[in-house]
Amino acid sequence: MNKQQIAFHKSRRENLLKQFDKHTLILVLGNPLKNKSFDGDYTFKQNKNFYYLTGFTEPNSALLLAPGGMKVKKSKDNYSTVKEILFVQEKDKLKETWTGVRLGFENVTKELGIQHGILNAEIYNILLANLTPEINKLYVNIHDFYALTGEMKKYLADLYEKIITMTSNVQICDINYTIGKMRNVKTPYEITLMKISADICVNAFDDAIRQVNAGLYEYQIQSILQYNYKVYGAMDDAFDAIVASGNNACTLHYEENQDKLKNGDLLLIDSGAEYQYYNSDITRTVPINGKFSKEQKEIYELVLKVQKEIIKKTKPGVKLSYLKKYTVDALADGLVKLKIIKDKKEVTKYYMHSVGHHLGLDTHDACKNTFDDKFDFDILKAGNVITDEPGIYIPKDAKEAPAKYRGIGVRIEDDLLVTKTGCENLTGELAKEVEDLEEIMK
Ligand SMILES: [Mn+2]
Repeated sequence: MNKQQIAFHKSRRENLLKQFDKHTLILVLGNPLKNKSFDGDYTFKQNKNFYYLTGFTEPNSALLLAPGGMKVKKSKDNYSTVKEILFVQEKDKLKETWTGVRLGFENVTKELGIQHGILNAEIYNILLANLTPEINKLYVNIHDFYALTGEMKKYLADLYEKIITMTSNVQICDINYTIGKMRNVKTPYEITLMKISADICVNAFDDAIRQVNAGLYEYQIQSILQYNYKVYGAMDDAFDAIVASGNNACTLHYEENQDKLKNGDLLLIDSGAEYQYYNSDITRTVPINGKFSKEQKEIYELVLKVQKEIIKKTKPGVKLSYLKKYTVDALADGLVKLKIIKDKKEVTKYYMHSVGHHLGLDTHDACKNTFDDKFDFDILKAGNVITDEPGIYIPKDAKEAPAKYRGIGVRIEDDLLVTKTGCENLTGELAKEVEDLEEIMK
């Protein structure tokens, strides 16, 4: 890692430590490898909360934090007190020949800037040694604890039972909410990465949209996006792309991407890049033959109008739930005007998702809306990044809708950085006006 990365992750650990007292231990587990089939694993993806605090991308690792400090042996007869220990896999010549170089506990401080490194095999004893009578709370990413496999599961197998029987004084609590609150507001360093991720996504979409043509398959458009992500330096998709032509767009999370693009249909593309673990998320809906029909254009212009109004309304203090309410109301008005519905209440037949979500290390980032006095994920703050993605979906079997509108699904999505006075559209460079899309698709 470079100095800037080391400084960022260090600042995250310091910020987390400050929020707890000396009666607390915090254990944040990284991810294990996940088996795909027989002896093949899925491409490794680090646990996002663990990554946020460490920047470390090896599997089977864990971070232990102690606001009150922990005594560790630095060398023979030489002890010191640290607040951070990273547990890592053992260096193993044979295994490293097959699966790549491991950092090793001796390089943790030098390479990652974390105060102390220890072998995974020691984690159980170190934990018990530091669960002194002083400690009354152990914070863990509990969901990830139960999903453990591999060597860390072996080492921590009876941790809970041990704590419960030995020291009834220790409460086990979940750490994810506290880290989620931190992740919700992006630092300038994170904003830089998110802007790069957004730019890569814009460039990939621009190329993909220009190549849309009847006769291609949905997965071929997906592959143009994926090719561009890697060409521009994003090593993965943020999520499985949705490339949905015609009526497929009415399935909100359509990911099969197996159909042939047909002349006269729309194509909805919802995809994102993952750049250094930071995600972007864009949706564009375009006419496969390069020109919107009258009805397609009517629906498209309605969604676009609302999408642009949301950009104007996004600023600190505004609630995401208000933006959704506004969207539902504005889309309902439009659908009544087009005589697609009679009563505004019917809008939920054709618009059934939220207008946006937080975006960051996860595509749906730190988004659980929990109301407490100090924090509410619903209220926007400077440093939040959210998506703005209204849509209308009229399936081909929607008998109540006028026949000419059936089979039309439209969503338009940009990524917005909330600033002190409003917002900045990170993906605003990508065409979305009808004339602009028709122009680049010529
Ligand atoms: Mn989205």
